[in-house]
Amino acid sequence: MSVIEKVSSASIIDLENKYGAHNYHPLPVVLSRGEGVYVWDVEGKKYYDFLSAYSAVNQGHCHPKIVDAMMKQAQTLTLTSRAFYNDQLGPYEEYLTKYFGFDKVLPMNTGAEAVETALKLCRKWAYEVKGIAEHQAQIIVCDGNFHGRTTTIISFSNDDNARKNFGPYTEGFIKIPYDSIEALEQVLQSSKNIAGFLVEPIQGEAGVYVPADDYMMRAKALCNQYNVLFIADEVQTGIARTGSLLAVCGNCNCESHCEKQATYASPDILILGKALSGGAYPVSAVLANDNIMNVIKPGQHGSTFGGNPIAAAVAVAALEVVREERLAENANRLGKIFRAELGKYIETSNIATLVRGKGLLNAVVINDTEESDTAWNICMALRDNGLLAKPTHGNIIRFAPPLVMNDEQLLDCVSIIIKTLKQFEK
Ligand code: IF1
Repeated sequence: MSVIEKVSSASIIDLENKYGAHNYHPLPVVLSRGEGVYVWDVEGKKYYDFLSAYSAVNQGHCHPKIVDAMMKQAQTLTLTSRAFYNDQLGPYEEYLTKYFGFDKVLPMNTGAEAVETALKLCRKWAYEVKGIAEHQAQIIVCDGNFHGRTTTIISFSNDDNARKNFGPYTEGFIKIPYDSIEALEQVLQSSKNIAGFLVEPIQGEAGVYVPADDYMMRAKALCNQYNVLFIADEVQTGIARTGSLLAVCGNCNCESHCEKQATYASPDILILGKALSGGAYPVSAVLANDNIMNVIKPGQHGSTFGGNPIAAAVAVAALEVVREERLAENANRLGKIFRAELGKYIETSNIATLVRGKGLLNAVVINDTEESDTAWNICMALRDNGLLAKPTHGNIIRFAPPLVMNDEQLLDCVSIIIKTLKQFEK
């Protein structure tokens, strides 16, 4: 590595510092290329990507099939707005709804927009179908949630950093502890004005918190009982990340979404984003059946870019890749190996205390306080050893590689992680 090349990485970081808002604290590595499970920095150093852009790049960086679909569409028609029809949207909508088993989809761009869409849809349904009195609808959410960054969504966050001094906040949300069926039932019993329950099947930002196996199913059953919409935010957990097509599929390892599985809790509203495009383009979606989706009429919701031809073409390709390459099955198998291998190491470690997760959405808990910089320092050392990961909550490191990884690569990564942890043993 020459001195001049080293300066180039630092100078790009300087540019972001000087001209960009300081709303992130990135790991100091400047990436310029990606392919499959690998990324390269501007100096040419190769890394395993263990973040996958927070699970957006499930299909691997620059997947040829997805890039090809994007290039072809970009050269043909990019945007019409929804003022006119485009020839890509209808076929995409048919493909997506059949893939996930819903009547209809409302296409958006980012995850937060899709969550907003779901909340609006839920409220409108509550007033027009369920019959809740005007302005009285309440939506139940969970402690430790992460659903995005809009003013309404941060209104019901309990992350002070995400929320403080952004008020006044949107009303109409009730917070309950995550993974508590009792708490959910108590709130459902206490009010006739509950419209929906918004939940992540696994809480990512909270530190990859996996609830009880039957939590989703029991929550869904309670929602049914009280005529409340069960809204699953699968922006991060969906599209094969946790070893099944959706995390609400529970322990179902079938390649396609399958309603016959006993552990499956079919959401009334399903929210998808991130890997819906394989990370090539911002594509999000809200899926629901007609009895819910039909409450939205022309002019009541939308987006300039939502459902654009590039998004539609890219999403079809991205979902085909998930099936063709059996990514759910791969994530399920590799995840078990990852947790078993790290679990063995952790038994005798005093720097790592726990590995948890599902499929290839995993986290290792570091034996230090949330205020300490130990996890950050470990991520810096992982970077030096050729693997990129990011701490969450100060003392947890999230490990979420692209799902196109093979066994040999995974074992290589496990040895990098263990070798790095060993540098920090006390
Ligand atoms: C950032 C975390 C991940 C999400 C769920 C909606 C959205 C997200 C379940 C919004 C977004 C992101 C965004 C990212 C950090 C990140 C994240 F660490 F905060 F928790 F993935 F793990 N629902 N998650 O996880 O989607 O609008 O961003 O497209 O930089 O804020 P978006």
